[in-house]
Amino acid sequence: AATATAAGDATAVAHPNIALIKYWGKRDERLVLPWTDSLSMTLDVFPTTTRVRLDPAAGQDTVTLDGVPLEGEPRRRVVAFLDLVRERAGRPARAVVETGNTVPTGAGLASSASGFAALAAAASAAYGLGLDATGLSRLARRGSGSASRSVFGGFAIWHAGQPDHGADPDLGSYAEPVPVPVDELDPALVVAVVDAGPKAVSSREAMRRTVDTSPLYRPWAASSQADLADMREALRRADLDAVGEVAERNALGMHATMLAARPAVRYLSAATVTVLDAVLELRRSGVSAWATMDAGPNVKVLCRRAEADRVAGVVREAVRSGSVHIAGPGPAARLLDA
Ligand code: 2P0
Repeated sequence: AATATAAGDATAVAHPNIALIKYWGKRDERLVLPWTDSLSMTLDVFPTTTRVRLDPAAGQDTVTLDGVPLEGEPRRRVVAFLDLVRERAGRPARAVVETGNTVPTGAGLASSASGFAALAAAASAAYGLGLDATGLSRLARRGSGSASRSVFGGFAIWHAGQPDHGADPDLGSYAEPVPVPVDELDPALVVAVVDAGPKAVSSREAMRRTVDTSPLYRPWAASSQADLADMREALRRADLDAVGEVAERNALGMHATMLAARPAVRYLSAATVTVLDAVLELRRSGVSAWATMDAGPNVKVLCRRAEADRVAGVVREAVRSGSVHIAGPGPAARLLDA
């Protein structure tokens, strides 16, 4: 990494994460500070690889995704993130950013989490920021909230941080690993991609609308804090059924807050509900299977690794068109050797 830093050239890889206790709603949009703590599992599938090379002669950044130049809002977010890194590093040089995603095209999986975690790791190394993991998590947060958690492997909690008492509020909000007896828990997430289309409302806009207009937002935020305590206890005990029960109710509650926004934000589709019925049927037949959904119609089913093939088979039958993937706990973001 030291060589890569000196050369102004670094490459990093990061994986997506799925929240078991959701992040939904910001108290500060510029700093990306959430109202609530959240907790996730980083996946071992769909990594994002990002290379950042300083180009002092260039007048602007070049940003490509899978070889295609980014434009509009996605490009603006990457450039704004690089501006933050440049300001901290005191190095004004523009950069060439090349990102490769392995998420099935348009799968609606949190590519912003792996994307900004990989970008934060590569850019901070290329510009020589010398951050520790906590600093990297804070930085990734500025790109996309959920990216703060993808800095770490396994299970991670992202602390909302205290509504500021004068101190720099940026400092209090970062993710850190949650110790979990993973072998004993033996978790898998069966990812059901029911719709590969782009989302109608960005999660950024949907969060804003929910916080501003939903009468259910504050009650959910309060109950989510209680869910988090139950989740930590269930993880500590390696109690998969308790983990699943809390994760499912937390996700359904989050979607309820959106459905109550004005106008409503509805990410769940008929195909989502079909998978939810299949999950219920699995539970009735004695299989531990619990669902969670993010800012889209796709369903992630938490189950035991030993039963993941059976769960995937039932889910595949339910979704018919679409794809089904099995994921386990994945690694932390890391720099690749130059
Ligand atoms: C999460 N989601 O905890 C929640 C649950 C979606 C539903 O984090 O605005 O892309 O960039 O901070 O992180 C998706 O939102 O939003 C997300 P920004 P982000 O995983």
